[in-house]
Amino acid sequence: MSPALLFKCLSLLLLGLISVQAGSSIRQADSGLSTDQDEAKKFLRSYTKQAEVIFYAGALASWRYNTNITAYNQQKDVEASLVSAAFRQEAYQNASRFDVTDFDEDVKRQFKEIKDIGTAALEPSKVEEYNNVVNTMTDNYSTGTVCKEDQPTDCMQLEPGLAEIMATSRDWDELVWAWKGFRDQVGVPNKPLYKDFVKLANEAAVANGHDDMGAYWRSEYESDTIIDKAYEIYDEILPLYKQLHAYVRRTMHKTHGSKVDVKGYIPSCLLGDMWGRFWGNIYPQLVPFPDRPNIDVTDAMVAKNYNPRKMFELADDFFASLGLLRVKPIFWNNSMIERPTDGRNVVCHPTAWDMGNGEDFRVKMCTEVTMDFFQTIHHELGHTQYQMQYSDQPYPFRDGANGAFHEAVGEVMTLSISTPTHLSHPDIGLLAEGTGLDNETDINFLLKTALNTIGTLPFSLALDQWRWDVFAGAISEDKWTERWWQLKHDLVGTEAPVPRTEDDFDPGAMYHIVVAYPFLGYYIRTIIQFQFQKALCEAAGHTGPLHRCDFYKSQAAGTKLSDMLKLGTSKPWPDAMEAITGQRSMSADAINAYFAPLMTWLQETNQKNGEQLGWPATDNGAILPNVSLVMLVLCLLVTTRLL
Ligand SMILES: *[C@@H]1O[C@H](CO)[C@@H](O)[C@H](O)[C@H]1NC(C)=O
Ligand SMILES: *[C@@H]1O[C@H](CO)[C@@H](O)[C@H](O)[C@H]1NC(C)=O
Ligand SMILES: *[C@@H]1O[C@H](CO)[C@@H](O)[C@H](O)[C@H]1NC(C)=O
Ligand SMILES: *[C@@H]1O[C@H](CO)[C@@H](O)[C@H](O)[C@H]1NC(C)=O
Ligand SMILES: *[C@@H]1O[C@H](CO)[C@@H](O)[C@H](O)[C@H]1NC(C)=O
Ligand SMILES: CC(=O)N[C@H]1CO[C@H](CO)[C@@H](O)[C@@H]1O
Ligand SMILES: [Zn+2]
Repeated sequence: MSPALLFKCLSLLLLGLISVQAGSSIRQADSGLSTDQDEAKKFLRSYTKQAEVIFYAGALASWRYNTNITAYNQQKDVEASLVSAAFRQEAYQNASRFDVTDFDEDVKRQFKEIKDIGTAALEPSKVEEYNNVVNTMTDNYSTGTVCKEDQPTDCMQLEPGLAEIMATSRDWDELVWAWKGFRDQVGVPNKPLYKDFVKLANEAAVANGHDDMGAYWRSEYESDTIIDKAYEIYDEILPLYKQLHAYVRRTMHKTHGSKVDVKGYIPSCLLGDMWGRFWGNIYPQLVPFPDRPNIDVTDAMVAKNYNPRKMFELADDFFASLGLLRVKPIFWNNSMIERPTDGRNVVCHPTAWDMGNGEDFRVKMCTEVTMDFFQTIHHELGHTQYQMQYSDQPYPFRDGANGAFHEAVGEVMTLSISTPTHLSHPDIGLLAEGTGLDNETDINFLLKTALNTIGTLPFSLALDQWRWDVFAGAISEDKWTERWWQLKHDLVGTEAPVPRTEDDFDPGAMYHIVVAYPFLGYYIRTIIQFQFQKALCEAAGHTGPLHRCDFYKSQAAGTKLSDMLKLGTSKPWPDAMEAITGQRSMSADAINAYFAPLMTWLQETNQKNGEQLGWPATDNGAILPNVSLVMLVLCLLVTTRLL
């Protein structure tokens, strides 16, 4: 997750909400637009200079709030957001004085970024309302506390307490207690807030020239067919997903008996985290060949006295070994890499911050000494690397080629550092030398990797399909929960462990939903990270199966990556894709090829167990809700751009 993007996204929204006067002044300017490109370039240079100062102040306020949740810090954060929004509005107006038709592509693209806002008139008071709604939902999420029924003083928050239970407990009642309790404490209170949020977000999206907020988010992919592409990819990964799903379901049936129907959905509380998103934590229950050395090196890390600082330093060393940039000294001073012990409430959800001034990059997370957190560190430092690489670009280009690219960088690193090849490297020494050169360890490794990649894909698609439906008004408010679980059933093959009603609001207990962060990027990144991995391994001269590839110390791989990262968002994403992979489109071929040996093994194993793959189809089986009806409504309201 990259809060710089989030910050930008929120600022844009705010701008949409307050562009009251912008409309009129822009129309006045229409008559005498400047075609002076030198003048335009001067404006752009001055924009970058000012933006660095204004947005830095905004990011600082946001950082203070996220690392110290108090009413005062929230108020300061809102105030700073208003300043940022006013600045963007002013820049919009200045930019509108130019006719960019004949300017260079590069100049045009900067103008497009600066002007990516609407002109409709909305009440300024809505800005504050929007902020308060999102912040209150975030507060509820971060401070939500679940207590034992018989011992009201025995209470836990998500991190570390509830998350730990979801990750390690094999006790059905305890898992359901944590799962349901978190949703009661966070989801339910967030429901009325989310209703307000949807209205405000849509107003802003319409003001920005889009049909609704979902369409606004998807516009980042500069493609009218992105939804079709997402479902095309879903069909391509489904055979492997179904094999993995059946294997997991069988194991859970063995542990939890009749709670898990071997032909049905998997209860979502059994998948290793609060949401059923990342399944990696249940790997110990699933290990195909338990006699092979354990490739989850958590115990080895503890034995070697690793601490969060050391884990970050090792990750930094890995980037440096590719000839990539090291984090700067002030990174260490400013980051929050452990949960503070002074009683402050903080948002623990891991995030990487580009503070906006081109110098100050930070990570915020509550690290614990586990391999899972070690991987997350590489994920976040992947964002940091991208942010540092494009920091020389003009401000409007300091962003990923698209959201999926930003999320993919660290994941590519994670694929490499998690291999037994790497972990047994003499520099690392977390596994004995020579570990991982047998086909059984290969299967262990591929299964573990699939849990956090293949296992997340349907989850990610279902999550944003639900929001697209909600924003588009395709489902009424009194069907939100029903639709949420319908999508889980149909697309993901999971179910709630206890009955749900419309009084519940399970989406409101998911971080990315409460902070309004799009999810499609996570879906697409999981596909393209394997395209990137293949390209970097080829550059590194790797031979043999791709899942054994560790491009540690390959300057050639590093150069290939940094050439792409440096571009920021200065070029359309297919150009960035081509710079690294030689291909211009996303494709599931790479991910399927990577997991081919696992596919074969799962097919054989599931067949031996007599598995019936898949899960029951629900009611009408329709994934896309009443599309024709939706399109009809939109046709009446808007004359351009349909779903
Ligand atoms: C947290 O914020 C409050 C202001 O609400 C401030 O007084 C306090 O010093 C901050 N704590 C830390 C550790 O920065
Ligand atoms: C907009 O133009 C005015 C007048 O030239 C200038 O003072 C101001 O700094 C500009 N603001 C931005 C954000 O470009
Ligand atoms: C980081 O903090 C240390 C110790 O407080 C200080 O000596 C150093 O100058 C700081 N470095 C930067 C870059 O701010
Ligand atoms: C590993 O290779 C051996 C020898 O080729 C073979 O007998 C065995 O079935 C293979 N195991 C797996 C999991 O592919
Ligand atoms: C689609 O329309 C039918 C008939 O109007 C309705 O019963 C059904 O609930 C709708 N489905 C969704 C997902 O809104
Ligand atoms: C702890 C906290 O911030 N609780 C809030 C959760 O949301 C409700 C609104 O639904 C607020 O009233 C609570 O204050
Ligand atoms: Zn991320």
